[in-house]
Amino acid sequence: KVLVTGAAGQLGTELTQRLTELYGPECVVASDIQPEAQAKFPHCRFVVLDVMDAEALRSLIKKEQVTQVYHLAAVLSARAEAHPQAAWHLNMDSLLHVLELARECKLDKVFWPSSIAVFGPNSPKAQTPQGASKEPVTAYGIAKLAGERWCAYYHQQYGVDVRSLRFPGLIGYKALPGGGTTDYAVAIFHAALAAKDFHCFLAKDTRLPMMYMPDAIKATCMLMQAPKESIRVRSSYNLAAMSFTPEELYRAILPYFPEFRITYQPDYRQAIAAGWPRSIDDREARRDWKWCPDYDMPAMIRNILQELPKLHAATNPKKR
Ligand code: VAH
Repeated sequence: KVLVTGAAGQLGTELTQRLTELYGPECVVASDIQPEAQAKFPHCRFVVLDVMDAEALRSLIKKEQVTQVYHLAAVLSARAEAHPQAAWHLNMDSLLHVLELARECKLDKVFWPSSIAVFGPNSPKAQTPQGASKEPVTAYGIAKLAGERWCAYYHQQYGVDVRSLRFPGLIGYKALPGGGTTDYAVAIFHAALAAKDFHCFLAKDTRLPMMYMPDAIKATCMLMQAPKESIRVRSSYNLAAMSFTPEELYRAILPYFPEFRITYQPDYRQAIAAGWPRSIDDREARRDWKWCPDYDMPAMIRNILQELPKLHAATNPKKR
């Protein structure tokens, strides 16, 4: 059975749906700290779980006979800068609980998301390679880098089959993101559809590696289904699809919404983004488990603008 922690998050919502399709509803247990998240998971079991409670995690794994854990519960970059110590404890202690239980209960596999945030201001900015220097200057990046080292340690020392991806900014419209620095690229679509001016919290030329959510889900499933012998990176794989700036995204959306206006008001998240790569070299993922993205920016925009209005209509039925 597969347990997903942080299942109500931006990645968790879509990954849980996909895992339910893959393994069947009786084989997936979605968990989140928020009880109201239950409503998001009509098709699989849902349990309220605080990932900081190792005992609760242990008894859930034993009771539900869990064999795989997708540990997504975390504090994202922007929110982590506001509460660095709390973010460190939640991101690190919960991962260590999962890794320790994977060892103790001999779980088959563990998935844990890392991020481009492990790179810092003095990492090469363009086509950042897998092994580039990593001196993250954000609480979130520090926790992700330490987490990668613990994943490699538990694989090396105990043979835990933990696998990880350094996600770029993920753009998904099915769940609102929570506290990320790349979330402007999600909010912009909601503003365009609502015919509202968009106030972007990053400068117009801030180029960042990005990925459409279906590609992130595909990469996770490809990585987790690859034979263990093919996994040669046990810290976390670089992963790439596209890179763009807020202005490029705005200009690509404009033809669909000619009246759509954007203003740029960089805030504290600009300093976080400024320390991150502009683009990523993911040759190891392509070599080891045949990674290849499906969506570039135009294809992503077409798909979102085709699907998001249906979601809006479904969740806001027209007033009679
Ligand atoms: C964040 N969306 O902004 C996440 C991601 C690369 C960005 O790690 O924190």
